[in-house]
Amino acid sequence: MTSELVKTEKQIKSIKRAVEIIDATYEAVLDSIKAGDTEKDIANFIEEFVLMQGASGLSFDTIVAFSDGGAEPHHVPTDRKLERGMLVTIDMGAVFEDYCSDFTRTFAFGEPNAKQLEVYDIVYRSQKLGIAAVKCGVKCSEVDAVCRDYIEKHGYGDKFIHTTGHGVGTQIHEAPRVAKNSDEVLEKNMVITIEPGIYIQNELGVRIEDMVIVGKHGPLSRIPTELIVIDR
Ligand SMILES: [Mn+2]
Repeated sequence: MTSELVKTEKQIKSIKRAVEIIDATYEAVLDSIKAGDTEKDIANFIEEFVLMQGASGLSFDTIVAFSDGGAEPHHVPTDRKLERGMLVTIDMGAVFEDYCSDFTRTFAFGEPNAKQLEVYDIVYRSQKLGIAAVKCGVKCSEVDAVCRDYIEKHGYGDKFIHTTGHGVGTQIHEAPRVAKNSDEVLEKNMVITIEPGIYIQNELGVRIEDMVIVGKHGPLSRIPTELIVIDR
């Protein structure tokens, strides 16, 4: 069953804990990731780490995508091995006291090339603008437009192939929809995601996702959205 759109303080507390668990998990991934690791290795590590911290489970099957695998928004982890020069997208969530978290970052393993940097920067700025646009009384379609217009203006409008975000509660995808055709209006203490992405087939993908409580300033996650380069 989906939860109410507007969350109680108690529900928000559970969601915040689910976010903290994922933040710690992401840091552990960045600390331990190495060349030769497979997408499946990292997904398995994430599941163990999330459970170890007291989560009751994952919000959904973890997405770990290397290089052009990142061009599929719902990539399923494979036995592909990590190499320098790849972008890595990880989309994951934890369940704590029945409430879900949802988080995506893309990082570079080894020095990124010009194209990777260009695409990352567009998604980074789009997501930042989207988060700033989340306010009580704003239509979800307006928030979607903020993210989408920025990406369109930079020539990748046709590569942003999904909606900007969604509500999160006891289910990973709940109302409201942060989409072009969504008339829903944001209210205080709704919890939504802002997750623009650019997907270039056979080449690369970048997505950055944070959860936001409407009426509170900034994202719930304390993981920065600036590009992280792991060089080891
Ligand atoms: Mn999401």
